[in-house]
Amino acid sequence: MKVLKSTLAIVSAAAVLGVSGFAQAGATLDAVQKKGFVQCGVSDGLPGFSVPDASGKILGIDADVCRAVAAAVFGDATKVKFSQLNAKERFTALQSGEVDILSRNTTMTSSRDAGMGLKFPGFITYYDGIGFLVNSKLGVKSAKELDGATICIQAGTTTELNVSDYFRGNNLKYTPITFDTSDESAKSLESGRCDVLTSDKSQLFAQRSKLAAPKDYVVLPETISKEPLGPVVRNGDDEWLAIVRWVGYAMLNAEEAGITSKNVEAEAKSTKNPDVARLLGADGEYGKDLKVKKDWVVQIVKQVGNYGEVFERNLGKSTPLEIDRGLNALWNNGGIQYAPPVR
Ligand SMILES: N[C@@H](CCC(=O)N[C@@H](CS)C(=O)NCC(=O)O)C(=O)O
Repeated sequence: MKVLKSTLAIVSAAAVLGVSGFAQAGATLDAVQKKGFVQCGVSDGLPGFSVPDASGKILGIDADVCRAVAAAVFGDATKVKFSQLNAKERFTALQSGEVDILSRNTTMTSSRDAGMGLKFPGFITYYDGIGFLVNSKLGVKSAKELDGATICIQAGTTTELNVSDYFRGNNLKYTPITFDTSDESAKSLESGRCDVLTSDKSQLFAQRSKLAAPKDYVVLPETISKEPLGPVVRNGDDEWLAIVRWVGYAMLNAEEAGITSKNVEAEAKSTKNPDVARLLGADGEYGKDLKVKKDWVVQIVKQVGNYGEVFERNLGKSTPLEIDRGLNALWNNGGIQYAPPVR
């Protein structure tokens, strides 16, 4: 089965990349249109980002980024299939052509953007940073007190390197225990095999909420790294990269303009605001530049939501994660989410 899966991956990679071995501009959009759906790589279960509900539907902000791309390309946000990938599998799945987009809490770094045949379109789904979750019995108040700790970490992540830098930089010792999934790390924290669980901070809250006694654990105040999480595509297909980039920016611009899933259709018909008219396809042919539908932003916002709606639904105060917007607020509201304009 495994062999069959990788053979298929190579065959489909060859189809996408062409005989020259380089992805051609437009090849991904052509292939996506031909098969009728976007194949989207997500995590294998991270609340708020991508997690299956009881019916198997994948919920989360990462999954919704792919739905928004499908809404722009097909006018139908349901035309997505998901591949659940762990941290170690994710880049090979994208490089081989098994998925069209990787939208899996993946940190943008220079080596991933320039050294792996991949590209980050630049839309940041969520500005994150690494933190530490500890059993409150340890009585630790700061990461600086973690000298000698045993730390559970996920293999194949930026977390491994950033934690190593932090401890070395602060002259502290630690023993890492690495796992392939976050569930294994959480179990080891509960059993006491490790003193500390470390990951992107958004996930510490989610992981704590899943423990048998969440109140026994505290998230330490430090954030030790920058983890800008965003979608990734293959290098060499600028058209596909532009679609993913501008779908993300469109969601931010819609929030900034006060366009929501509730009012978007009415605004598309009646707006007198030139920015909104361009964004919603009432003025100009901006969808055509991207080779997507004229009403691409209307479909994204109507079917998936603007950025703020997607954030609140998946991560916000009404969810078990209860994350506030923080850095992920819009630039004109105290955050750093700033999208270039559609025009
Ligand atoms: N953002 C980091 C970490 C990504 C990562 O894989 N994090 C873990 C811990 S939060 C995860 O997603 N685990 C989910 C799983 O494997 O089920 C990166 O890009 O390397």
